[in-house]
Amino acid sequence: MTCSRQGILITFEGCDGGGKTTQLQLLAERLKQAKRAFLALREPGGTDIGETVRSILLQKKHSSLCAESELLLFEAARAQLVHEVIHPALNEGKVVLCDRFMDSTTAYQGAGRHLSLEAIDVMNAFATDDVCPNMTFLLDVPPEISRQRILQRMFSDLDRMEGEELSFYERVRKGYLRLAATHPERITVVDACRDKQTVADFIWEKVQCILPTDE
Ligand code: T5A
Repeated sequence: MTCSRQGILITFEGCDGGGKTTQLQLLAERLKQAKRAFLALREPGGTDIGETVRSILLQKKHSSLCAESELLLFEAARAQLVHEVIHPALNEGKVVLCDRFMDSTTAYQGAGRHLSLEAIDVMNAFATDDVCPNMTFLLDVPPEISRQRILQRMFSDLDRMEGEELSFYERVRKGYLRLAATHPERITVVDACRDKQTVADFIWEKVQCILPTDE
């Protein structure tokens, strides 16, 4: 895989409730203050087609969705996002922030659902057109804590994925930590048990190191 040479792709990963969305928003605010052009996206979603696929994936009424279909739907939403939004934005030199990307599939469908990691690598490369994040923050918290955070959220109705048992999230977390050990040049493990602002400061310090200086 090749990392983008023009724009910068920064992804946020981790188990549900780890604080990805919170940290993406806090980073977006800092980029705004620094007058940097950026785009904030989420997976699955970020395009009309992707948002439609998202609703199929997350609605509880689709409990009969098999693991293989689930995998293909996540990859379909990703391919659409890359072709329609991420590629053009990177070509324009933008900073792209994405709430989840290909590592989610390796962790959830690979480690979580026990689907073939080799097959997932091939599908991830195909769907992303070999676009690889320049930097990935893995927000790491024990599943018990992330579950508590989800339940404490306002209007907390668990979606199809969030209804999984804690043992599923243990496997997902281990899958993520294995990925981080394999790609230390790209993935930074963040202790997300700390308070929001401390985590945001840590992330901002790292991001500043890869922002181009010529803007
Ligand atoms: N999925 C996705 C796959 O299985 N395969 C794939 O390939 C892809 C792309 C997506 C689901 O799809 C799965 C993974 C997911 O199950 P989603 O709704 O987008 O669904 O789910 P998440 O990305 O997990 O989003 P969540 O909103 O559930 O979790 P976040 O974004 O990690 O957490 P956040 O920031 O919303 O915070 C949750 C709560 O915790 C608080 C927040 O205020 C909020 O109330 N919080 C903190 N509290 C204390 N201390 C901190 N440091 C805190 N940070 C946040």
